[in-house]
Amino acid sequence: MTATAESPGTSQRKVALITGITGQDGSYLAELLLEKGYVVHGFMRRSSTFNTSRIDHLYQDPHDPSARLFLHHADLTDGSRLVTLLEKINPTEVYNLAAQSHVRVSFDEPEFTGLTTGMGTTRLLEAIRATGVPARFYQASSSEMFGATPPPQDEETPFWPRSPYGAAKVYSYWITRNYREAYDLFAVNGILFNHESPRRGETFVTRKIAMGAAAVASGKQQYLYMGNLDAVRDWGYAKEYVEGMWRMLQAEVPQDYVLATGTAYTVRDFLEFCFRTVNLDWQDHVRFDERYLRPSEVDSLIGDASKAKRELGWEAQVLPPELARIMTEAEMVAQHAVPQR
Ligand code: NDP
Ligand code: GDR
Repeated sequence: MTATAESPGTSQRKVALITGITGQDGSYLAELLLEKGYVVHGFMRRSSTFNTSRIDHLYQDPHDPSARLFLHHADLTDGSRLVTLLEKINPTEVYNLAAQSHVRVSFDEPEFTGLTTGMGTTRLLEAIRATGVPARFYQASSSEMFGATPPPQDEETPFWPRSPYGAAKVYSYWITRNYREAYDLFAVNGILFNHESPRRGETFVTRKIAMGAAAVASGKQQYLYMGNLDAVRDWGYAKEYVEGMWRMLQAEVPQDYVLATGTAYTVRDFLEFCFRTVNLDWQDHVRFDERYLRPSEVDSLIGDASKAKRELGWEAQVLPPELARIMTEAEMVAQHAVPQR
C-alpha cells in the first residue's frame, strides 16, 4: 500500500533510496541513515573513473550478510531504469538529491540542467506512482528558487529564479507539490539554503576559498581568482542539514520547509574567515576574473527557518565563521600543507 498524506506509513521497514549518493549531501545522508539502522540503496552514475570517494568509507562487500549499503548504476535521465530499480528495492523513503547542481554551469548547459535537475524529478515521482511503492519522497529544493526576491526568504516567499538551475528547481518544486495534491503522495520539498563542508564540490565558492587559502598558506599557490565578492549568502554546515531532511520525512503531515542559519555574509567575508584561519590577509592573494561572473546573479539569500525550528525541532548550530575555520583546517590536513609563516 502506498503511504499517503492521510495514512502515513505504518511499516516498520526502514529502507531508504538516495539519488545523488556520491555527492556532498548524499554521503552525509547515507552516514546518518546507516547510523539510524536503515538499509540504504544509492543510485550512482556510471563514470569512466570512480566517483565514489565521498562514500568509500561506508562501502561494505554486498556478499557480507550484515551489509546495509547497496549501490546501483542509475541515471535520472533513464526512466525505465528508475521503475525497474524501485520495484526491486521497494523503499520506504526516497531522497531525490541528484542534480546538475552548479548554477554557473547551468548557463553553459541549460538543456542538460533541465533534463536532470527538472525532468529527473518527474521521472522519479512517476516511477514511484507507477510502481505503487510505499515510499515517502524528499525533493532537494533550493533557495536559488527565490533568486531576485529580496530577503528574508521563507516558505511563503514568491519564486524568481535567476538561472536555468533555479528555473529547473522551481519546476521540480511544483511537480513535487502536484504529486502530493494529485495522488496523495507523502512528498515534501526541503528548501535548503547553501550548505557546505569539507566534502563540498571543489568549484563551489566556499570550498574553492578554503582550498585556495590552504594552498597559499603552504606556498603552493600565490593567487586565487574570483568573481563577484559582494554576493550575500546564508551558509550552513551540510552535516546538520541532512538531519533536517530526515526529520521532514518523519513528520505527521507532508509539508515544505526552509532550512537555513538566518545569517548573512558576503563572499568577501568568507575570504576573510578562511584566510584569517591561516594568518593571512586575503587582499594580498585574491584577483578578479570575469569568467566567474554569471549572466544574471542572485544578490542576497538569507533564510528564515523558524517553521523548521517550531515544527521539526531543527536549528542550525554551526555558523559561517566556524564553518570557514572547519573547512580551511580540513584543507590544511588534506593538502598536507605546512604553513610558510
Ligand atoms: P552535488 O553536486 O555534490 O551532488 C549531486 C549528485 O547528483 C552527485 O551524486 C551526482 O553524481 C548526481 N547526479 C548528477 N546528475 C545526475 C544524473 N543525471 N543522474 C544521476 N545522478 C546524477 O550536490 P549537493 O550534494 O551539494 O546537493 C544535493 C542536492 O541538493 C542537489 O540536488 C542540489 O541541487 C540541492 N541543493 C544543494 C544545496 C547546497 O548548498 N549544497 C542547497 C540547496 C539544494 P556525480 O557524483 O557522478 O557527479
Ligand atoms: P550558489 O553557490 O550559486 O549559491 O549555488 P556558489 O558557491 O557557486 O556561489 C555562491 C556565490 O559566490 C559567487 N562567487 C563565486 N562562485 C563560484 N562558484 N566561484 C567563484 O570563483 C566565485 N566568485 C564569486 C557566486 O557568483 C555566487 O553569488 C549553491 C549550489 O550548491 C546550488 O546547487 C544550491 O541550490 C545553492 O547553493 C543554494
